[in-house]
Amino acid sequence: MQPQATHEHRFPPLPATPLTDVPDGAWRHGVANPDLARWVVRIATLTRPDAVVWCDGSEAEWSRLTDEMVEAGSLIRLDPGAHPDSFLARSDPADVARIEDRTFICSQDASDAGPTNNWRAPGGMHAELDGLFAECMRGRTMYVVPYSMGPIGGAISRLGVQITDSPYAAVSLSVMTRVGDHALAEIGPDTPWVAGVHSVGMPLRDHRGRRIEDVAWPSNPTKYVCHFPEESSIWSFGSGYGGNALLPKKCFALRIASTIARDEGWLAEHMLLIKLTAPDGRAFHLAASFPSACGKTNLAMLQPTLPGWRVETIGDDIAWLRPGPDGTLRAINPEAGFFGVAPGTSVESNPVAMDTMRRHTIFTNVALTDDGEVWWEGKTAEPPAHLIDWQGYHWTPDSGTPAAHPNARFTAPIEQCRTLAEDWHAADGVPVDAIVFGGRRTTNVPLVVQAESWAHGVFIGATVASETTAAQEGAVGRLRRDPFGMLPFVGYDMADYWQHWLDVGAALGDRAPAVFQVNWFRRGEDGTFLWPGFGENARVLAWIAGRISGDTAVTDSAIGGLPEGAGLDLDGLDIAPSALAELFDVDPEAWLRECDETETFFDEFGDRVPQVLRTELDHLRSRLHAAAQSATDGSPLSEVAA
Ligand code: GTP
Ligand code: SPV
Ligand code: MN
Repeated sequence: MQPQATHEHRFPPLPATPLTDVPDGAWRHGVANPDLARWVVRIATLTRPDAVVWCDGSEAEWSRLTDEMVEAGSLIRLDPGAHPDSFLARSDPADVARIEDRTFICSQDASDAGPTNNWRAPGGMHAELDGLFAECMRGRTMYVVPYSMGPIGGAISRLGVQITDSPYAAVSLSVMTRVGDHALAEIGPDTPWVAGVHSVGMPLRDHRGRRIEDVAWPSNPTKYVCHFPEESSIWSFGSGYGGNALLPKKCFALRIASTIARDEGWLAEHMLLIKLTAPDGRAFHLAASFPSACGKTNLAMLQPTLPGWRVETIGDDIAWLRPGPDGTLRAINPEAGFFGVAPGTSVESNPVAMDTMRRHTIFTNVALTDDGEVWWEGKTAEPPAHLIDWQGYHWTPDSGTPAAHPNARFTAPIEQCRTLAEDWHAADGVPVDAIVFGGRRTTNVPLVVQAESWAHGVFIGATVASETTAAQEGAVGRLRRDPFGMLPFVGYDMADYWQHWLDVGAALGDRAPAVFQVNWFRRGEDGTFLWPGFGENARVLAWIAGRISGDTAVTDSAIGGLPEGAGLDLDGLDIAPSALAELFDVDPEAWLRECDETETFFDEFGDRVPQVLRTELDHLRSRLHAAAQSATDGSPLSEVAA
């Protein structure tokens, strides 16, 4: 039976194509939400795939699609002994990371996108996208992927459907989210859901019907990642990579969800989520925000070097935090898998991740060994004598190019993580005891500092700067402001987002979590890291836990509370007293310069910057002036564990 050409509520009307000619499989009986049923038909009619497949996220589907991709040459099966049921994908060299300059917020009002987002008017953008998507799936299969972000039916969970012509995206979604009929069944006639349309933008037949040869990684030089917050929809064209193509991740769970969260009084954040257990059995839940490729996955899977401490994993990239009925802040990881950075991951730096990606994993843009295994920079101290690099070329240690792309990634189910916390899929989430802001800072920011209040914590989050990484296109190592690690991910005006954080804190009152800032990346004069990091970061977590439970004291400094005396457990750690002093050094002059930059940064947002944050900046400046004064008077600035 064909659908009737009914009025569309949420989406623009159908194109002029007659509805008697709907691609096979687009119309599905029993879909309870009429908007959803019509939307699939509309997209199929617009894009004209050869077939439409509704995905169920099953093992059988995974096997079928991965077999087909191996057959087609877009996946390489890895050695089944070393990596059972695992595959390598090599992307187009022009499609290797998120494309921030092609990412748009299409709110009705340009000012709602704010100065940090690219904006397009929704009408004009839709017209342009309809042109690009017209018949863009000719010769391909269109996959319809219904999913839940968060446990099915959970109080904080949300639903979505992604349409894609990329089988790589479809199988990746089945790892990264809860895909299937159970998710589809949750979408009732009035249930809100997020619509995502994705195409790699490379049809397999031209408009005259002539066959076009497929390639291993189809993409299009024209790329768009567009968000329509007022219609809860996402349109992505031309890229098959990561956050550009896996729409539930950054597009939904951060950009769209942040606008929903603003309206509903919760927070959608670029944060890992862990459970930390002390030797005496007390447990704490921490949510920590770090910009892309700055250590979330490592911290989420941390193996503490401190005896008796335990870290359990709940999430490594995204957290949704919502005030619960009891007045505490509760959090879930809306995802169900990891899309983690491969380079730098080793048995030494992250043994848990290495185990997690042993089987049932898709590797993208890593190198291939002669034995059908994978390799990347940092996996082993000695590179293999011969590899096939991420672009498919022969590689030897003399090649002078990276064997794996620096943003190479693994896609693996969270259930394969051996440190997974039992409450990782608790429907009401876990209570958050502390919020931690991190970033990559060669200078200035100490190993750890505690905010003095929620407002001070929001100021710290709002002023985070971090050195750029390979996770986004563009130059690496450039210091840029990345508030809350969310610069590319807030779906509305950044300054309004800061105000929203202040509002959520006010609603939580004295039940608001404590707030901290950490920096594993400070370097000495010789350019080496001052702090060993990785498992040793447990020492910092233990100090944070001590602060939450009131067991350890702080020394006030101009920028917040620093560990006092022996508060930071350094037992058994070989670190020079001078390195430790440098890790906690607060140079008032350098910080005052940073304050000037903060003022310039705030000015970009005009009068939307909350007055509270301006006051925090004034307060910080006056304390730094006082510290500079007492430093010239010869008194020590702060006492640091040494
Ligand atoms: P996205 O998935 O891009 O959001 O990033 P992520 O924050 O999860 O990144 P990930 O944890 O994969 O970051 C990896 C990078 O951080 C690698 O370059 C690691 O070497 C580095 N890293 C992680 N933890 C530490 C640490 O404690 N010390 C140092 N020096 N580097 C670290
Ligand atoms: C990030 O860039 O922060 C990622 C990878 O987590 S992606 O999913 O591509 O956005
Ligand atoms: Mn991320």
